[in-house]
Amino acid sequence: MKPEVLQLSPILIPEINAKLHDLYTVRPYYQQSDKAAYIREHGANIRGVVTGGHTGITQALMAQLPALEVVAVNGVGTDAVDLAYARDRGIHVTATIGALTEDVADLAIGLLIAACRGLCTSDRYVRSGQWPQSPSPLAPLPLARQFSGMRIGIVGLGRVGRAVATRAAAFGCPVSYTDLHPMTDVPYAFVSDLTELARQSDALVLAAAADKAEGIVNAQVLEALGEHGYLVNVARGRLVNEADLVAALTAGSIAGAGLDVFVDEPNVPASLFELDSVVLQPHRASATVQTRTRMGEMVLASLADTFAGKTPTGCVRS
Ligand code: 8YV
Repeated sequence: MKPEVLQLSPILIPEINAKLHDLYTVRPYYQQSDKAAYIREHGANIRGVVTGGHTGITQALMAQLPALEVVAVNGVGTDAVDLAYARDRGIHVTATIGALTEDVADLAIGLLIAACRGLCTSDRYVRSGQWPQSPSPLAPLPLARQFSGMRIGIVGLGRVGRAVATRAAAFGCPVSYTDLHPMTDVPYAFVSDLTELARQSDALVLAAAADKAEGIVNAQVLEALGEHGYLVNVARGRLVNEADLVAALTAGSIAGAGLDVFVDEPNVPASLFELDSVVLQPHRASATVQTRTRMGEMVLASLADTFAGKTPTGCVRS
């Protein structure tokens, strides 16, 4: 009998999906309209869960899966899984550590360039057909802000933060960072206080885990970033006080933002839709064929190792 696996979010690579269905009896929880009834029917037999970094799994759902052995997160963030509860029950929690670092860092730089160079606004302008009617080649678009040489402040110098730093340095950008403690193996300046880092930066890039850092980017930090400063978030929406961010962008008290993540995804504050200073993405930083394939392979390996009685690689501890 194949082990039963509860799927909480879709896998977008057909080959990975095919392997998953080949090896296991997959229960697609995310497609069910009556989820409670589905769990009553299948919960007792579920031995593995596949979920996304943002989706995670609630403690209440884990509690209804008495045979659960592994939660394989198809992502790097495990902030949406109760790790302490999983540990107490002996459930492995795995993440696709290292698989998506490059993509997320690429998108952080892409979002910053898109925001400060006005790429999306310019694209909309060309598509609107207004260009041939313009009195001068650039009007009515404002001149953009140069990216090369911008002072970049990175919040969280983990794998993604470091990959952002490497890229920024290649553009001639001085890099500073904040984290729980300074790191001795990097050439970047450590600034212990986030508000001070914002004051010293032209752009803040958020790359921190969200577990213990809710709402750290608030009105005070945004005020320090200032009217020429940009915010990029490729981590988790709740690192930011979103109401404060919307207020700062609406008032023009920061210059712009590039956002891949939001507090209440997929709901995005509607007032952001009006603002040309903001570039918005639907949580897509790791969504390339190459990375999602690698992530899917790691999820399959986690399930296979667990069901073979081994400790899977990529285990996350509380
Ligand atoms: C993914 C993420 O979009 O890695 C994470 O923690 O949030 C993202 O990379 C998500 O996990 C896909 O399911």
